[in-house]
Amino acid sequence: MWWKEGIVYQIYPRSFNDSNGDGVGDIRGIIEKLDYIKSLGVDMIWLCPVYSSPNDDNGYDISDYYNIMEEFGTMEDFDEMLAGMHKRGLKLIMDLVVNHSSDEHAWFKESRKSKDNPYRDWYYWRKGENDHPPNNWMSFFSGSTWEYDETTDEYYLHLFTKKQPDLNWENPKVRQACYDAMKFWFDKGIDGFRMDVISLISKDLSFPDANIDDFQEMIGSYSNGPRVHEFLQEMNREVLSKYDIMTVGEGPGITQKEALDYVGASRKELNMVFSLEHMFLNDGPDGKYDYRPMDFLRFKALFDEWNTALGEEGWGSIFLSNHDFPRVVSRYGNDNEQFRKISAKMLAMLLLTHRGTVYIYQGCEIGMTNVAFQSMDDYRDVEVLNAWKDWQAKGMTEAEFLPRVHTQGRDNVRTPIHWNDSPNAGFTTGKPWIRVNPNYPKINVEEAEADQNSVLHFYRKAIQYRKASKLWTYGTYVQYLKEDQNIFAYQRVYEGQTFLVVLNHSDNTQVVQVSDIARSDQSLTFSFGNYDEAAKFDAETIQLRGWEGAIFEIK
Ligand code: TEU
Ligand code: CA
Repeated sequence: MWWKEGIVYQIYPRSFNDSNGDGVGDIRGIIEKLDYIKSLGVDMIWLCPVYSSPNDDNGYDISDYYNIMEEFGTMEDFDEMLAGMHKRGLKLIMDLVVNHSSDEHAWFKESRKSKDNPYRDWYYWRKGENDHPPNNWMSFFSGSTWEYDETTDEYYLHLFTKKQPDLNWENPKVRQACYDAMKFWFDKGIDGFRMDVISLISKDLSFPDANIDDFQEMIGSYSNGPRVHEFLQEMNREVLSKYDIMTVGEGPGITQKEALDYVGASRKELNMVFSLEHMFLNDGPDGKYDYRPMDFLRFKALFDEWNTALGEEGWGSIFLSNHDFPRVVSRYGNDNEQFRKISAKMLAMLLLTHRGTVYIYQGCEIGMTNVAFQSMDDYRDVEVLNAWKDWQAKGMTEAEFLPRVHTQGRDNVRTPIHWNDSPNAGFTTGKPWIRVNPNYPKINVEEAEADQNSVLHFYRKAIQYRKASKLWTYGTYVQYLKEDQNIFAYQRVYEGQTFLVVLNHSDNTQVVQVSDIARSDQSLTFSFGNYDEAAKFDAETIQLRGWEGAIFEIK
């Protein structure tokens, strides 16, 4: 199945490549880089939203589902990009954001005009209670989820910013309008949708108060509403089933228990979901800026648990970052001088040897790192700017808040891609919309192309390695050494072949006992690794240097 075997490369267009010097990445910028993307060996491109948008949340606030954002280009540019992808055998997965629209969408402009406007019930409008919002829900991006609107003396619901009002999916006209927009893009020939916060489209219409003391529990209570599966089955019937496309749903609150309800083959809803559980591992009760160290055992366990939860009926998504979470090497590896490259390569092995469809976020393939701007003025993301206001109100200083942003903020992955060592990393000839990471002279695509030992060349090799055998896509997955604080180890088995993957998640040499990961009558043959020379091993032990990853065939 193409969407099971294919590898996805994710583009955040604003930060990818600027073709006209206005400081904002654009569609022609993507067209210029299609050969580069193809050269990685990937098969699909997930493109973050490119529709018309006032950019309160960088395109996740859509004001016209049928048009391209002016800053990004025109529909002609889009068509040329799509043709350029298809010519190279690359499929295009677009982002579908239909839980909410922009408040500047014509539907919402109508909706807020009067209580009897035909578009009134396209959104959720409710009366307040004695000057209070209808309930205590808190937005993902700070403050109440209810915004008071004077015109009609009512509140509207927005789970994200107040410029992202939630669409009322109870209304069949809303659903039809979304399906129509989807068909428009499918008829153009796109190959699928990544569906933004799809777990939130159905609401509990009694709008009960939530437990707002625990952020995860709170957002979990907004998710998987009573009609979500009915809506997705309808969407599948009306639209998805008519095309040869793939879908991947995103959303908090899709836990292992619910996953199969979304992706079980017999359910006729979606092909895959993103599990965000491992993405939230650093978050504390007060949300992501209340962060704590990652629990490595839990991190490993999640891959195992999800694999079991999805079983044969479902299919997984394997990813370590996207446009919402920190850089892979900074978060799960070590981005210092000594270990950046080797740990980025090891994490590529982790990604490319798991069972499921693999997603690689732009810049990951050259080992780009988190950024540490020294002033909040350099940050752009609405999430972090709103959170900063909140934490300031709680008495926090900028010096105290910055380390939290450096560790957890979304702008870590939204600084421009480093194409070369010219000013602004070759991303733009103008002034970039967000500062570039100052380490671009060392870490950039041109440098990586020239260095046979680069993270980039390793990604290409590892992608080829995965593709050379269906074992990596379809083979069964069994973890070992589950209690080991440094080693991530698992076997993949397929049609009589067995491979063992051992990954050292530490700076230090680790010794693994072969008897802990293979039977005594089996022997190992080295197959693939991230160091120049093969990993050292004998019949009893495997020695892994700092951040070394090794793959053995077991016979
Ligand atoms: O993100 C949904 C989501 O779960 C985020 O709120 C996530 O928890 C947060 O970004 C972590 O910091 C999707 C998009 O991926 C995100 O970029 C959008 O801002 C959001 O929906 C609203 O559309
Ligand atoms: Ca531009």
